Amino acid sequence: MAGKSALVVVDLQNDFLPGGALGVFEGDQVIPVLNRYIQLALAAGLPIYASRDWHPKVTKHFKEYGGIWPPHCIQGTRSAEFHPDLRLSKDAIVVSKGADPERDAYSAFDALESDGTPLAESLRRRGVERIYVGGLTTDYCVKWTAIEAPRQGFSMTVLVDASLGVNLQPHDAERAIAEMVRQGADMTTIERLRL
Ligand code: VGL
Ligand code: ZN
Repeated sequence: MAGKSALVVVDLQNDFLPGGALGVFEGDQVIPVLNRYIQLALAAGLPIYASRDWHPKVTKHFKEYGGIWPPHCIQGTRSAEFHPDLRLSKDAIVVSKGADPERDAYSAFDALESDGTPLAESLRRRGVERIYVGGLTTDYCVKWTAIEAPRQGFSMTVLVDASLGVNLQPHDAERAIAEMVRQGADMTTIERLRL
């Protein structure tokens, strides 16, 4: 993680963790790894973003209203909170996505700061050129972020040891990794990370 980079921690919310509405199998295992990446980013003085899925009660994203998902990450509920073991620093920048009831929003680039600033604009203001992305889920938010990153002018490194998929279909997460490589994303693990 060199200068002009940022860490983006994706959707480490109770509903994506075991016991949650869309609990990722063994999803809690990424938490200690993400905490190590957070420490590295802090030590390097890099901005840290935390995205969250942030839905209204009624949205076309949910099965009941035409989407594919059970209700999850409803704004203001405990299910939408970050997992308490995630050690986000106080100055981590929270960005929220999925608030528009008319559409799905998987990419972290769909997320906005509390004042409405889109992620890409926030990154540009800080001079960020590369984002290091890990979290939940590999096959949706992380993948769509990797597809969007080059279009928005950013390089991206996937933190493969800190990301897991929801795997609606078996192997979705593996396919997502292949797709991200095709999109030009780099892959790293904490051991291979160059500081
Ligand atoms: C996501 C499933 C449902 C994600 C959002 O952002 O990864 N996955 N909603
Ligand atoms: Zn969602």
